[in-house]
Amino acid sequence: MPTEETLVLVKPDGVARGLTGEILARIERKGYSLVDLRLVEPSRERLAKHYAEHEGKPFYEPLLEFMMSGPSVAIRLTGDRVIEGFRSLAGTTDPTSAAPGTIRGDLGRDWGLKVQQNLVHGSDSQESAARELSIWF
Ligand code: DAT
Ligand code: MG
Repeated sequence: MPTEETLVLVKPDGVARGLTGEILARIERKGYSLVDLRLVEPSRERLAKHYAEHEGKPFYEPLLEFMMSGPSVAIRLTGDRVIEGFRSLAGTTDPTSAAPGTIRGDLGRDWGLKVQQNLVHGSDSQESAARELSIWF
């Protein structure tokens, strides 16, 4: 199988809390390679494309508002099985129950908001990765 690529985002909460370096350090220590990286303030249109699968869900509008609240760091990351591997590093969606040792489990918490602020995004399949990388890069 050829080496994979994935889209990682350090979301606005991660950037605002000064955790970009910590998150990049975890990715680098795991052994994955940065191919491209940029600070992005995404438009609503870009976010609507990125989160199309969630349109109509109760957290959709709060999610877009949160993602427009400040810059994100977009990362093109590569390595064998990096899609699965980064999702494992990130931990599960809900930061309260995400396992200690993961980015979300160690650095995230519930803030009582309508959308979970969980620091990072990682593509969930090869199809998502190709689609999302074309949206952010
Ligand atoms: P993930 O980011 O783990 O792939 P997802 O794609 O299901 O999770 O959802 C996108 C984001 O939306 C997620 O990172 C946080 C938020 N979210 C998901 N489910 C939620 C829920 N039930 N309540 C509040 N926010 C939610
Ligand atoms: Mg997802």
